[in-house]
Amino acid sequence: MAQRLFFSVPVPRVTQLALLRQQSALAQAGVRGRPVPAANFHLTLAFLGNVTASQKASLLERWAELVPPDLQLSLDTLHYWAKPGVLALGARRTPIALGQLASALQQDAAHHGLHASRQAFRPHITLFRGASALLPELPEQLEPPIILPCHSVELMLSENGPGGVEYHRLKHWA
Ligand code: 2AM
Repeated sequence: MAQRLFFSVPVPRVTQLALLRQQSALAQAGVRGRPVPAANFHLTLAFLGNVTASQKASLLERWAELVPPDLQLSLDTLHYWAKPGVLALGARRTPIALGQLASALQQDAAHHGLHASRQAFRPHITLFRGASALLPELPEQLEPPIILPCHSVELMLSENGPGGVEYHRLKHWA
């Protein structure tokens, strides 16, 4: 059976706490929607869609020597994407190494018949899903920014559990 997979950068506890505080501040400012639980915070590098067992085996072979980034991402901008109702914290500046890794993973996926991303990589961490179109006036820039240390990459499995979507780590590159 195929599995829904994606590559992401994990969010350490200290950053999770800062993101939770930001989520609460947004809810207090009037944002309505489903807050993403802290355990589900992640920075997607490449969404792969449904992957069969043999596709997963060759994916892992191709990326056996994946070199994770070694940088800090400054999350400083609020994004709202109306169609999926996503409210996310993004970055004005994408570090070159992060953009290159995301592009390489996305191109590899498309080249091997997995999900083909239509949009350019925009690093972000989703804070709310199903956020209403009627958002309160929000400051677009976050001051000070939240820093995400990016030193590892994970291959994640996304599954629908009884309490909503659950992510499980299949592999970790540090
Ligand atoms: P996002 O929340 O960072 O935007 C796992 O499903 C993750 O892959 C989601 O959290 C989402 O990342 C991203 N994702 C899900 N469906 C996608 C799609 N159709 N295209 C691109 N990214 C997707």
